[in-house]
Amino acid sequence: MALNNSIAEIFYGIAEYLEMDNIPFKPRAYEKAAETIEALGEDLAEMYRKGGLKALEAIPGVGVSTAEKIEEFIKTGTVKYYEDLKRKMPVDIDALRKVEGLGPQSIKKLYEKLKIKNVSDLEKAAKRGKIRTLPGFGEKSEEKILKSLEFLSKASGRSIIGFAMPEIKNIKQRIAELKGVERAVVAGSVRRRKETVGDADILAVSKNPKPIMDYFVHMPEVAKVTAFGEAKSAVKMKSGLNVDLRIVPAESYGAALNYFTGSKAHNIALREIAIKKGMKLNEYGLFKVRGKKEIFVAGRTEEELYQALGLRYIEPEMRENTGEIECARENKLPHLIGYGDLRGDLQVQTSWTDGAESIETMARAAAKAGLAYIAITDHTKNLAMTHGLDEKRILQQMAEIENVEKKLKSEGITITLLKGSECDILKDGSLDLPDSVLAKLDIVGIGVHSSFHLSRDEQTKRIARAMENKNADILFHPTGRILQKRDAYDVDMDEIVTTAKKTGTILEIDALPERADLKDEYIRKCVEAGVKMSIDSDAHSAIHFQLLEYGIAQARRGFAERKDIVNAWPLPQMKKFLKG
Ligand code: DGT
Ligand code: CA
Ligand code: CA
Ligand code: ZN
Repeated sequence: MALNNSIAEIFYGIAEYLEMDNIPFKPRAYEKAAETIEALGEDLAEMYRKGGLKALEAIPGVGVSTAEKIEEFIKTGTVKYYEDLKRKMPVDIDALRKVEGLGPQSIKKLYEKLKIKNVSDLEKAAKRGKIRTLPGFGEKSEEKILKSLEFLSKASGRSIIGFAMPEIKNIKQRIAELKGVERAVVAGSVRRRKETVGDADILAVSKNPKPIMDYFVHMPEVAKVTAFGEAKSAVKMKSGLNVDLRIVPAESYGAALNYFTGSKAHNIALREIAIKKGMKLNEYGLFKVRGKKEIFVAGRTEEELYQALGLRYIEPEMRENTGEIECARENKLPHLIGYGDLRGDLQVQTSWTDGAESIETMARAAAKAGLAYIAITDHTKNLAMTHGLDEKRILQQMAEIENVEKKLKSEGITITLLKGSECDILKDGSLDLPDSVLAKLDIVGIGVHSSFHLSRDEQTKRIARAMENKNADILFHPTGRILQKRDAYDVDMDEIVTTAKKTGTILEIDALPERADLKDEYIRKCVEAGVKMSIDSDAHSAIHFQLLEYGIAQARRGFAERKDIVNAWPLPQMKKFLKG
């Protein structure tokens, strides 16, 4: 009953506006009408058609004036009274009311004094210290608003997997270590390594769930318990992360893990296969159905489950029902690149530009992370805010790279440092350093860092032109997106993939969790076209080499194998693939 809901929403809205003006009684009357309408079992439009205005007035809590507004909405699709109120004070009340400590009257004050209309205005004003200057608000309430905003931004949306992972792993580990827990694993989109996750689904095996659930809902970082039961509980952490815990018996472990790993679309496809085989699949197992009897077939492990369905085992990263089931049936699944397969990293920034650490520190950290080679790829001069390198400084840096490599070698640390660049692609598709300099480098990355808003055609031509450069080896972060901050620029990726194939340019999978650029769909295009990719950390500090894991996950989600990823190859083979 969409119409009923729309009208209820309008009445709630009117109530809020009236409350802002401190009008007595009327707000509560509108609220009551809204509540009744929400709970009503009949469609208002239908009631009106049959009994007219009288039938509406007969609804408890609906009076003459509310009935007329319902009639007006049925006839015109709007309620003028409400539209007028909104025009007088055009604020996003719903969003602002979610901020702790803000009620209708403070929202009104914020609008009248500071023209705050929405959450983003509110954040700006709070950060500039303007809210504390208002009567009735102080430094404390300003702080509280900022805290609440931070919490809301995390809680409302999805979390970027790389940022949420440490907390998720920590919770899982604590549960795994409890007495009576045979094992604990993370399922859901976290196990499938999606770029962002709505919540973390933890699965534990135990014969005695009660004390485990008790521990879970009483963890000190829990902000709110949203469900509590012996088989399933759910909490919201103070960080904003939502966590589900399910406890299953050992004989259902594989089936439960499979079910709660998803994706939903993958599950549904598996269930259909089961049905075609005269079986039934659910989170408890795979069963043969014989009349009223159900006979357990498989479910202790995922492997036996897939086998019983006539499929090869499918890695979680592929379980989106985008062709993996067909591949599994025909024994054509890719042999995905493994989490330990990278030998090098081809995008590393240092303190020569916007990185935090020296070449030496980065090189040591990379060696420690088990890498055999890295490319030092600082920004170029067009990116003035990063102190991008010009011709002179990049030549100096090349000399310094050689010195560091020698120094490390003398200590027995054998890591190859490639001389590289993250050369800026200028607006017209030319590169920020002359070919004579680029030719001296071992490896040249190119990237877009400005003019994001060109037309699709211009952007595509610009990037393709840069890829045609005979020194350009890798296109860094090919689509320029920043998750939850900036959309990809408008570019024809089919054309870019074609150009990559034609020119022998590598496309990067940037592993920074907020970039994850290329995305899975484009990785699959590259795999299909035979375009090679690199998985790079885009490290700006020594700890960033750990993030390569998320790039590998992304590659696996795109069906990539070791043969598709150049820095999974030994150095001589990788170098041979580069242009020139
Ligand atoms: P998320 O949390 O939005 O990032 O995505 P998921 O995939 O983790 O989804 P979530 O947490 O709602 O549920 C976890 C898994 O449980 C999901 O991947 C598949 C399974 N599941 C949930 N609801 C359904 C359903 O209605 N049907 C089926 N077949 N599976 C479901
Ligand atoms: Ca989930
Ligand atoms: Ca969930
Ligand atoms: Zn950078």
